[in-house]
Amino acid sequence: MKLWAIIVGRTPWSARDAPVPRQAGEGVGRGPGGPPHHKRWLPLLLLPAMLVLVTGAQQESDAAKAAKAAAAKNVQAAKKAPAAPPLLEPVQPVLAWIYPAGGQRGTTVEVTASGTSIAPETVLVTGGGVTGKVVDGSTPNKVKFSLAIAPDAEPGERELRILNAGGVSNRFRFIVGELPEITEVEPNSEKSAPQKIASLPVVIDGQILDADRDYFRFPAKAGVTLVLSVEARSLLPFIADAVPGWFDPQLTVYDAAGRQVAFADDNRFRPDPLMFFRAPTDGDYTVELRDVVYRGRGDFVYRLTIAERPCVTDVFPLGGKRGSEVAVEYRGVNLGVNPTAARGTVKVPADAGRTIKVNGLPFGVSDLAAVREVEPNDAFDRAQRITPPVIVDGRIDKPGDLDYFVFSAKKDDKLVLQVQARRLGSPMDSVLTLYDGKRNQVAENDDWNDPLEAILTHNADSRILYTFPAAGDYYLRLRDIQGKGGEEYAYRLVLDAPHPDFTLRIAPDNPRMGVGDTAAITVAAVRHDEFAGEIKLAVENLPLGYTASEALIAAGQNEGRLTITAPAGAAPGVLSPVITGMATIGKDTVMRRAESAESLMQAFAYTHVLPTRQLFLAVIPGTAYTIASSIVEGKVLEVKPESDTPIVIKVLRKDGVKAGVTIPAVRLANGTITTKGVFVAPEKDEAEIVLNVAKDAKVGLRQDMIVSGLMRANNQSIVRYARAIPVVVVAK
Ligand SMILES: [Ca+2]
Ligand SMILES: [Ca+2]
Ligand SMILES: [Ca+2]
Ligand SMILES: [Ca+2]
Repeated sequence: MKLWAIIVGRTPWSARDAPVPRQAGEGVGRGPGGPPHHKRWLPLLLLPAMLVLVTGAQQESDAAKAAKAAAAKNVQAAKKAPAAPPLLEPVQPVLAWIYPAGGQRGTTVEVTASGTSIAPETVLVTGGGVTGKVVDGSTPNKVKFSLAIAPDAEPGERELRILNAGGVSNRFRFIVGELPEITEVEPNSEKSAPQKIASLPVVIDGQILDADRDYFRFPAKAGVTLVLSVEARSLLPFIADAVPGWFDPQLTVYDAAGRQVAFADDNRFRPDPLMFFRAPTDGDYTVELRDVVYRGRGDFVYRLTIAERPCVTDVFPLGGKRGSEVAVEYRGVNLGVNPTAARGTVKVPADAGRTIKVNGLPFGVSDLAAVREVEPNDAFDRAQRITPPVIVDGRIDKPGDLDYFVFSAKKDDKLVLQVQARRLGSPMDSVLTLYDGKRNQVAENDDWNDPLEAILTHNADSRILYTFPAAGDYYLRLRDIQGKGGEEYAYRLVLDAPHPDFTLRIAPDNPRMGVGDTAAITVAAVRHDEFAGEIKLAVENLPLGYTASEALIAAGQNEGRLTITAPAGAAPGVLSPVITGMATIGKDTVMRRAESAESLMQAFAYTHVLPTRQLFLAVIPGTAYTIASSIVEGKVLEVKPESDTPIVIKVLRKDGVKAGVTIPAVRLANGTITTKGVFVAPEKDEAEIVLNVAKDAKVGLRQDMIVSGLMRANNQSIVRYARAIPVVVVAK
C-alpha cells in the first residue's frame, strides 16, 4: 500500500530545493571495515579559461519559467517587469535533469540538461570511460553537451556534473549500457499510434512530460521470456518538490487487438517496474509507460530496456564472509538450462566493504561465519540452537512462517541482534522479538532506520541492542510483519557484539571558494553501536599554498566544520581533498576517510543523505567579496573565562561591489563562547566583533571558530567564510 497523498501536477523549483540525486549503495570501500583508505587526491584541474561573468536576468528553471509564463498569460499585463540587476558573481550551477540519462558504450550521445546557471565550461564525469564536450552552452537554463563513451567503458553508473565559473553542480547519474539504445520520438502518446521498435534488444531513453504516456510497439515470439525493466526512480531517487518524492513508473502491455496482456508497477519495494513478459502468440505488442498517477515533468527521465536477457531476481544466501567463496543459488529468468534457477559461487574479496554487487544484486559482507537456518523451527520447542557471535542465513519460506532460535548469554553480555534483509534486496519486512528463558518477551523491533541506507523507500530491517540482565537461554523469533513468505523472503540474522565505529560524510559535496578565499566544509559523523568519542578531523594532500584548519567532532556530537583556504594566487579550478577522521575506540586508534555525500530533500519534507563518489571543491574566479579576521594564521587564540576579546573582520570587495555584509553571531561550546552579529556598512571595509567567554567556560577547551559573512544584493545572497580561528580557554 502507498501511504502518500497524491499531488498531480508540477510546482516550480527554486535553485535551493532543486533535486539532487544519489548513488547506489554498492558500498565497496565505505564505512567501517572497509578497505585501507587510499591517500590520493585529484590534481588541480585548470580550467581552460574561466567564463566571463554571466550577466542578465537571474536564471530560472523551465518549470519556474513555465509557471511564470502561465501567470503572465492569465494576468495579461505582466510584461514590463523591471530588468534584473547584474549578478555580483557567478551563481553555482544546479542540475534539475539530464536527458538521455545513459548511452551504449562505443557511442557518442548528445545530452540535454536543464537547471539553473548550468552553461558548462566543462562536463565532469566520474567513473572513467566517458568524456564530455559542450555542444550548446548559449542559454544558462538549458544546455547541450555530448558524451563520448569508450568502447571498453565499464557498464554501470557514472556521476556527471557541470563545472563553470560558478563552481561545480550537484551530481546526476549517467548509465553506461551494453545494448543498442534509441531515444523516444514524440508523438507516441496514443496507444493507436505507438513508436515502432524494429528489433530487440533495445534500451529506450524517454521522458514523461506533463500528463504524458509513451507507447512503443515491439515484436515478440511465443515461448520467449522478455525482460522489460525500467530505470527511473533509480536515476533520481529523491525529488524535492513532488509527492511522494520520485517518479513512479508503471508498465502495461497490450496485444494487437488492444487488450491488456501484462502489467507491472513496483518491483517489490522498488518503484521501478520489472516485468517478465511471455507473449501468448508471435506478433507485435505495445507497451505503455506512464507515471502511476499521470504526473509528468522534465525530471521524469527513464530508461526502458526490452531484451531477452538473463535476469537474476534473488541470490541465496544474501551474503558471505570476507575472503571466502560462498556457494549460492540464483533465481530469475533466462538463467540457462533451468531457466528460473541456477547455482554458482561468489568470491567475497578480503577487503570488501559493507556490500558487493552480485549479478546486479547487493550481497552482504561480514567478518562472521554463517550457519544455515534448519527447519522446522516454527515454535519455541523447535527453536534452532545457535552460538553467538554468528550469522544465520534463512528464509521466511512460506506465508506465516515463524523462525525461532535459542542461544545462551552470560550476565551483562551486550549483543546487537539484527536482520539484514530489505537492505539486501529481500522483500521481507522483518519483526524481531527477544524472549527470556521463561519465554517472556523482553524486546521487540520492527524497523530500524539505517542512516547508511537512505536510498530505501522503507527501512524495514529490525535491530535490537540488548544487555542481558542474567545468564541463561534466550529466544529470538523472526517473522514477516504481514505474514508474507516465499523463496525470495530471505534474511541474514546477525548476533554480534557491538562494534563501536563511525562513518564520516561531507555534505554538500560541491563546496566552493574564491581565489585567496576560504571554504567551510561540514563533516558529519554517523556513529555506530554507541560510539560517542571525539573524532579529530584532518585534511590531507592539499596542493602547495593551500591551508586547512584543524577540527574536532566533539564527544557526543555528530558534526564538525573545518576551513580550507586558497592562496592569493590560486588558479581557478577544482580539487578533491581527502578528509580523514581519527578516534580512539577502546584500545585502538582508528582512522576513517570521509566519503562525499549529498543531502537531498524528498517531497518538501524529508532529508536523506546519499553517498557520492567524489568531493569537488571549486576555486571560482570573480567573487564579489571575501572576509578575513585579524588573527594571524596558525595562532591559537588564548581566552580566559569571563573575558572579552575584540577581533577585527575585514571585508574585501570586488571593484564595483558596494553592498553591506552581515557578520552573523557565533555560538560555541553550549553558548559559553559567543560573539554578537555585526553589520559592515557598504562604505566600511571592516568591523569589530567581540569574543565573549562566559564564567563557566571549560578551561582547556579547544574550539575552532568559523566566522561567516552574508551579502544580500542584486537578488543574490552570498555567503563567505573566514579562516577558522582556533580558540582555547586558559585558566584565569
Ligand atoms: Ca515522452
Ligand atoms: Ca511503479
Ligand atoms: Ca524459515
Ligand atoms: Ca520491519
